[in-house]
Amino acid sequence: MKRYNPKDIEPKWQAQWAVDKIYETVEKPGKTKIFASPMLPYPSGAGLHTGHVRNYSISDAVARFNRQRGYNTLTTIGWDAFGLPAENYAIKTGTAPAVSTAKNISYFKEQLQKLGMSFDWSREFDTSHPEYYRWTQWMFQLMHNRGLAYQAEKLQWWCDKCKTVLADEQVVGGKCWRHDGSDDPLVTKKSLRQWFFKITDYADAILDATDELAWPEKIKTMQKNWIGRSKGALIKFSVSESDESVEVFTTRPDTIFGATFLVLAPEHPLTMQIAKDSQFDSVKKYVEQSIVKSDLERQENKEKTGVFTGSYAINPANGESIPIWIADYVLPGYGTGAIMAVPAHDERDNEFAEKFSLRIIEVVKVHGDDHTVEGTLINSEKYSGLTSSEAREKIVSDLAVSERAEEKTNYKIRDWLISRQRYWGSPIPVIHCPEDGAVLVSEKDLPVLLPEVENYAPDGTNSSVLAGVEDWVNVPCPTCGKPAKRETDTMDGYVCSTWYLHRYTDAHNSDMAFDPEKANYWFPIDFYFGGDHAVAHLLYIRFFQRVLVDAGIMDKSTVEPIKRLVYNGYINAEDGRKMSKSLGNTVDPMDIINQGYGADALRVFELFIAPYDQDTSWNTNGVPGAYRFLQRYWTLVYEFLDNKQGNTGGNSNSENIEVLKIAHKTIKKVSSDLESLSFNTAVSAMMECVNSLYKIKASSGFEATDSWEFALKSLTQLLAPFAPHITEEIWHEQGQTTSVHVDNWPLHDEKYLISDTVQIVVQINGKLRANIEVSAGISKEEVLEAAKNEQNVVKHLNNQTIKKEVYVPGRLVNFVI
Ligand code: ANZ
Ligand code: ZN
Repeated sequence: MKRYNPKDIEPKWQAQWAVDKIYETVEKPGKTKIFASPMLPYPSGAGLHTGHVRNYSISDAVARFNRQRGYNTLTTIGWDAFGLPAENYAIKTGTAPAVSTAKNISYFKEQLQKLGMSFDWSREFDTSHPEYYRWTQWMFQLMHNRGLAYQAEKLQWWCDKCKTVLADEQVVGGKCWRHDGSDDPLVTKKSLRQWFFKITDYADAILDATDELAWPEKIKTMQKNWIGRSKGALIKFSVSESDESVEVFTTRPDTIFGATFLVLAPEHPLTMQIAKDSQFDSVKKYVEQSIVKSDLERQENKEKTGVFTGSYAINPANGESIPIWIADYVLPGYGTGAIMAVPAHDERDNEFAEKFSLRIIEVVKVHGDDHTVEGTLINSEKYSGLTSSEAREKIVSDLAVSERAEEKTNYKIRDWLISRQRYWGSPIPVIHCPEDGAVLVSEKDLPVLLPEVENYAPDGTNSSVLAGVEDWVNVPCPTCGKPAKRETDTMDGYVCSTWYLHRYTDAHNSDMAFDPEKANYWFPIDFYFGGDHAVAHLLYIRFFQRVLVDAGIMDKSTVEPIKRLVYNGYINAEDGRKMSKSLGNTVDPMDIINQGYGADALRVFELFIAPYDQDTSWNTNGVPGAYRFLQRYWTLVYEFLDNKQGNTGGNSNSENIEVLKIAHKTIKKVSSDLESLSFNTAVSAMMECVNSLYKIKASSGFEATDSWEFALKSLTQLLAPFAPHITEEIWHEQGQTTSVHVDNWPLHDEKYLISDTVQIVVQINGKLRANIEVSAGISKEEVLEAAKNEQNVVKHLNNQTIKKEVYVPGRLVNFVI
């Protein structure tokens, strides 16, 4: 018998698959299509660790299952190759980012190939290659032409470590998403002129479609909260002794009679203007202290701070004069940056009023103790007695007559900030002309190539090093021909990854980004695998897809690009902490392969370790356990084959019913588990199957029968999505000449799954005395024996002679005494 040695068979089959091109995508007419791909990886210098391998094992199992079922299957990989780490490495070492990126890609690729992933490598691409980013620039132009790309000066998140602005989605817990160590700095704010994509135009459409998605609830909730739609009103309060007025955003216009003061964010444009002379210094000081604090700090539940401006405003509902305060709990970036404070019904306002002894007037009678909920109005003049929702409408429409209120829906989501002050990204195809403004580079001049530079370090002037590349920057204006300058910011990598899934459907098209017909065939993606980017990438692609639909490029039926999001949990290190190179607790999949366990055992363990969507920790004993299982499977098949060889008469066609039952049960279970992504239970079903087959073999030995042959072949087919190499080897040993991985999925037959036992009613003289459960194939003598031994029957027989024994097979026994 051959020994199971992954070191031999894994490289052998990887090479053979490449020669036979078995994983190249086919588009057979009339077949179901399945597009199943993992999220685009960033090829970091550290390579993949076993935590990452989980994602690929899941995605590959699903792709293989569908390919084996005979579906047209597209599963792909590419490289999210632009980004900061390569540039930082360049700054440190002088190695061009293109060079280090190419090296990292080749290592990632080697890892994935050694893991036996069934990607269609003919569709591989790298987003930092001009052939790709040419079309990223084209997408920018599409956005621009549709009025969805614009430049504006706004206060932006700024990472001092990365020396660039960040999108809101890239700020995590107050820190830059790239590094969140305890000694890493909080992000700060900078006012800079930047490029934005108008995702807010699509906020409603995206939000309204979210509930319907077959995505994990947790991600849907995160997206809904991120978009943060709230319906309310804008209300104007005029400032006493001035022409100014303060506009507030409120979700509770019904509480306006309880608005006993206004609060402005320190950054509000009116802050210094309305501060009275006597208050000027203290207001100024307070503003200076506040603006350096992060939003996070300002939203923390701590003692309220603030300062009075000395000015008053008129409450438009009742004409009362109310003080205007400045406080940092009001944020500049939300609503209008000013609020009407209703201390009786809002907690933060209440704390503030208590601290500074401001008036608190109850205006809504609520059921129960929670004063912040809706109820019936009191102390609100003619509105008293109305419900909150009636009052809200009425108050807003009454104030609207004098243009002091209007309905307003507010969103937390901001437009997507896409420009970065960095070198290693796609240039933004824009030329700035003193006369014509920002002019798009004409389509025929794309791509705007990223020039090579000597020194990658930004000079700290809020622009990328590209600003210093004179002969690249200085170009004639495409409109008037006069001297103009290229845009020197580049696009954030997230722009590259908003349209890469389309590119997979037509990866090497040099005339267009992709042929819409191909993309429309494969879209929407049936399975998208990842465990990250809940409110960044996964929102951006929903936005982008809507733009492509509106532009007539993608069909309406693809408006949600991701049918099913398979969001996997993390595998933490054995110490329970996050696996990370810097903590030194990562496990390298190549080590496991090289130790001789092989990729198959690793993959089986990755799928077995826990339900795919749960976080879990690495376990050193896991891979050896999976290896032993594979070895048992290997040995079982070889013993059968050896036995068969000795048996010159060939297989007998007599049925081993127990063997068939196990085989069909396992086929049914593994098929439905793969369908429902329950990989761990599928693996245990196969382990159980192997155990049961060993037991039968131990009790009745191997018989060279079709039943055994069927069971072992089916097991090979079922195991193939999990352990592709060993199964391919065995499949060929089992006499097959084509790959197990294409068009090969066993079907179960219900007739073998019928229950093994039957219930028999036991009567004495026609009276029910017991119910017994016996195995279905049992003989008459055995049933009668079992019936007589039943406790209650023994009691009623009471040693009397049985005159007659009646047996209705499978149903009833009657003893006549
Ligand atoms: C009066 C009021 C009374 C409010 C009441 C709430 C309860 P969401 O749901 O998050 O949209 N607000 C408005 N702009 C703000 C800002 N820039 N910084 C901090 N708070 C702000 O919340 C909207 C509510 O949050 C608004 O409604 C406003 O307080 C506050 F019983 O107005 B409300
Ligand atoms: Zn950073």
